[in-house]
Amino acid sequence: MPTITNQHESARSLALCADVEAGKRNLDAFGYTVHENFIPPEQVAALRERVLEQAEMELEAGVASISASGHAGKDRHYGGRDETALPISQQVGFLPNKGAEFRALMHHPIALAYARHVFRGVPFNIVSQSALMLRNGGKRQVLHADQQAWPFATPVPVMINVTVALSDYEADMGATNVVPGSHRFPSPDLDMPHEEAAASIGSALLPMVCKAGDALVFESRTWHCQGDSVSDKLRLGIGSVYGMHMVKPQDFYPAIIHDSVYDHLSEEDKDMLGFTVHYEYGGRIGPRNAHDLRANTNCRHPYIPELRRDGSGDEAVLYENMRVAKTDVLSHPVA
Ligand SMILES: O=C(O)CCC(=O)C(=O)O
Repeated sequence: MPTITNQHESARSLALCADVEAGKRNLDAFGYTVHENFIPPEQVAALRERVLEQAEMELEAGVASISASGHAGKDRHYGGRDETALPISQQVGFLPNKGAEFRALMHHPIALAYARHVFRGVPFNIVSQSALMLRNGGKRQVLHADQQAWPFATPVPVMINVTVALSDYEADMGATNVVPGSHRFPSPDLDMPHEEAAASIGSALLPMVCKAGDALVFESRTWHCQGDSVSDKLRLGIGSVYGMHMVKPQDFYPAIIHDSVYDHLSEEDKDMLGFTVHYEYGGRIGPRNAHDLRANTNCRHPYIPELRRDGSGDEAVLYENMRVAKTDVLSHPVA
C-alpha cells in the first residue's frame, strides 16, 4: 500500500482555492478543495430562505427526514415537529423537485468544471441534491468514501460532491472532516476508528471549515465524515453530487421528477438530471402508458404493452402518435 508522502503534509492546512485551476490542482493532490466565494451573498440568502421554508413546512406536514445524530443516522425517519426542540439533523432531499433555485444551482459552471476535470471528459449527470441541516448534538459519522459501495478501487472517481455552504462551517458545528490524500487509497475499513484509519495511510482528519458562500468539493474516493456538533449555530449546506453517466444514481431523477416539474424542464435540465443516454448505453426510458411523454432527451421509444391476438391486451402506440389525455398533467407538445 502506498503511503502519504511529504507532498501531502501541506494538506494538513486546508486546501483552499479561489479559482478553478488551483481547485483542480488541490483535487488532484489532496482529493478535495474548499472553493472560496463559490456563490455571491444574494444567492446564499435566496437558497437559505427557500431551504428553511421547505424544511419548516416538511416538519409541519410530518414528512421531514430527521435524525438525532446526522444525515446518515440509523434512527433517520420521516416525521414531524417535536414540541420542545428542532431536530438535530434534518435532510431536505430531492431538491430538483422543490424549487427552480435548486435546478439552477445544479448547472453552476464551477461545479461542472470540477466534474469535467475529475471525470476526464466522461459524460456525467447529477445523482443527488440535498440540503443537510445539523444542530447541537450531531454525532460524528462513520468515516467513509462515497463510492464505498464499489467493491474495487477505481483509477478515477465515479462521483464528486460539491457542497455549497449556506452557513459558516466551523469545526464545533460539525464541519465535514476530510482525510487529505485518501483518494489514492481503497475505501476505508468502516469498523476502524477514525484517527487510526487516517493514520494508517499517513494522514489525519481535517475539518473543512469555511464561510457561507464557499463550496466544499470532494471526489468520491476521498475519505470523509460529518463532524460532532457542539455549537448552538445551525450548520446548513446543499450537496450536489455528480456521477459518471453509467453510475446508478442515488436519487433516480428520471423516475422521481414530479410531472408538474418535468413539464417545465429545459433540455439542459433534463440532461443534467440523467435523461440523456450516452453511447446508446444506460438509462433508456420507455413510456409507462400510452399517454406518457416522459422520455430520454435523445431517443424516443413507443409504448409496447403485452400484445394479444385475442384482443385481451392493450394497443401499441408510436411515440409520435401519443396524445396527452385530458386528465394528464403533462401539457407540452410531442417533440
Ligand atoms: O454532512 C457531512 O458533513 C458529510 C456529508 C457526507 O458524508 C456525504 O455527503 O457523503
